[in-house]
Amino acid sequence: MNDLRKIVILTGAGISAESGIDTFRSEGGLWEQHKIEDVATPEGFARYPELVLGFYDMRREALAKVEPNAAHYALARLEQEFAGDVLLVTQNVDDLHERAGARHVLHMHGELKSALCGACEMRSGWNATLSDRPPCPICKAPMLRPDVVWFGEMPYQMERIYAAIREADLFVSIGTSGAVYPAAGFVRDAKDCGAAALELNLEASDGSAWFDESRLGKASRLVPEWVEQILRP
Ligand code: BV8
Repeated sequence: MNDLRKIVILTGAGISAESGIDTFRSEGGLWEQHKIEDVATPEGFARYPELVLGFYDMRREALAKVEPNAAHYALARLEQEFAGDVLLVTQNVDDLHERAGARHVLHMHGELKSALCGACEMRSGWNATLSDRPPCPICKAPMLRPDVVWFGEMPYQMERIYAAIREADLFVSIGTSGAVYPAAGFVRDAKDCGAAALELNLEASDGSAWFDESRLGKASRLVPEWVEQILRP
């Protein structure tokens, strides 16, 4: 594929698994420890604020103990060395892509290291806890919540993502089960717009049939191999 100019990449929890961050749906994954409707919905937050804030505090604190893996570094290398355009869209709320050197990461489901104020609706970078209901750095109201997209909420920057998919020559999905929409539908949008579609995943995902090619294995091996192929065709 030498006439490759525009690549859209979607990553999910599987790319961070080898860094030691729980995925959502594998054995002992995050959702097995908590009912999804209890911790990842606005209703759950309204009903159990302490549980939800504690769930995200625990995940934010865990970030300090993990490192990016070879897959994150390989995507940062692709972003820097590829002559065309690369849009890196992640469903993950961790900062491992950035810590591996990626400079334009689109967090469609938000970020652990950002807090959203329920009063002034402004966002602030956030590394501390939220369970103690600290004041919003901007309006001082004690109304900060994790700046993540819960079920039933609109993912971020959807227009930008769809615009990039419409122009893409290649759509690559890495480490995602294809269980959550609208992200799980991106491969169909890409195929409808004439892009090739590649999946790099530990096992076949819910959307595998939509991909032109699925490579099964660990991201830390598959992603560097794929990036090398793209940069040294
Ligand atoms: C919305 C942030 C309206 C918080 C998350 C039909 C159509 C459209 C919508 C719906 C629909 N039916 C239901 C809905 C609503 C809902 C939905 O999809 N529900 C599901 C359960 C059916 N969607 C929503 O509510 C979304 N909003 O629809 O708004 C709209 C619609 C269209 C356009 C605009 C607006 C909002 C969803 C966002 C929820 N927030 N996270 C937080 O992180 O706590 S979801 C969360 O789970 C992740 O962000 C991710 O998106 C999702 C899936 O997780 P994955 O990343 O895929 O992880 P998972 O564990 O599932 O899989 C890991 C994979 O990695 C596995 O395949 C495994 O094999 C692989 N793997 C493991 N280890 C490795 C590996 N691969 C490689 N190497 C390894 N080492």
